[in-house]
Amino acid sequence: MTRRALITGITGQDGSYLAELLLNKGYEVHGIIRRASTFNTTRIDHLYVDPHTPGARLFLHFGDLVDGARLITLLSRIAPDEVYNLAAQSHVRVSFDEPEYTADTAGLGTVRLLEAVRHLDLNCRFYQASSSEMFGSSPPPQNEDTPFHPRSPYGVSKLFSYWTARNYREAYGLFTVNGILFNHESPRRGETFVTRKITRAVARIHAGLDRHLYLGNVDVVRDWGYAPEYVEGMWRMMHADAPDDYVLATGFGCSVREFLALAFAHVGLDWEEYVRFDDRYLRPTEIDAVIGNSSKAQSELGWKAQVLAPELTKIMVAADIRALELGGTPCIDRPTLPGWGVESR
Ligand code: NDP
Ligand code: GDR
Repeated sequence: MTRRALITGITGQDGSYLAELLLNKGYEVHGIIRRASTFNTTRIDHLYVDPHTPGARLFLHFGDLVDGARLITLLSRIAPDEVYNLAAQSHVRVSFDEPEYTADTAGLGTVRLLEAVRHLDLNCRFYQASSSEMFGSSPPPQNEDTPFHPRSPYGVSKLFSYWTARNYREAYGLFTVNGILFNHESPRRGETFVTRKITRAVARIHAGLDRHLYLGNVDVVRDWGYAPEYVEGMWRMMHADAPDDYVLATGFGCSVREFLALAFAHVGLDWEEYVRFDDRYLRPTEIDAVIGNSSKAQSELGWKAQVLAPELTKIMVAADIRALELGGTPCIDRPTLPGWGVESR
């Protein structure tokens, strides 16, 4: 029987890759999108077919994680087998400017969704997009047993959702899993996250369109992986025998400084000639280093990150150069992983 999945945040980086993965696995995929005055479906337009077309398996619905009544209506109509909760105000720096809205989406939104599942008595599995931001100032390497000490309104909100998902597992026996994902990037990464900001600037500087790139703290260390691999990990968690929490990470730390050197080197440039400091990109509290240990995911799910920072920068810089060649048209990359590729539909 065709399995039915609901993805919140389907228009985001991870949502778009996950939708592709599930469609390729034969799922019927439902996504919640927000009403906007401009198009916000660029990352999934290549997957969309008119729902009246026989065999269409992707369906989009207007909704919002701050609108609990709408979530109940949608869940009762769709009756999904699997719910992937990826929606959130996901920018850490912005969460300091908009702490209340961030908590409403990244925190309370999870309660609204889980309450809908519980009250409708749905027999479905639930994935919660938890984050390495929850570890905050706990020193690396971090794994599932590392104490949490979040350092941003975003991290605090995600920790609330993490415990909410665990509480619904323990209190009501729901199949809820927390994927504690470390930074993962791709050509579809939002342009204001540091990796994409860098690779996009590399392409523009290389083309003679920009002269400088303004950044904040370049000494921080992150564990950067490749997003298509991480959504595969999400799916594997949802298909484990029992619900649990898993870290997904590469296990390698890379500073923003090192990422800059790798990215600029792909076009033969020295980053130090182009990068300037701007304090508006600093955060009131920063996380100096996160480096994950995902040995639990490797032993229990058979998941291991393959793409590391040198390959990742190559993929992202190449995609941003290609996008410029296409006149700024967003480049819908085709991940080159086993079993990947969009069906011709
Ligand atoms: P993005 O920022 O690319 O996507 C976020 C998605 O959430 C978008 O589809 C956005 O819609 C949607 N959204 C935001 N607010 C609401 C709302 N109030 N109601 C409904 N939808 C909303 O994030 P990523 O794809 O990178 O990440 C996916 C999830 O995983 C997020 O929850 C993020 O916090 C978390 N995460 C991400 C990591 C990463 O490195 N990428 C690491 C760990 C966790 P719209 O397009 O309309 O803005
Ligand atoms: P992060 O990602 O905060 O780790 O959250 P981001 O790319 O925003 O920042 C990474 C590090 O780079 C430093 N930095 C800058 N960051 C941005 N955005 N812009 C700059 O100009 C800049 N200069 C330096 C930051 O200070 C930070 O230390 C991401 C999001 O996807 C979250 O949703 C997710 O949960 C975590 O990763 C894991």
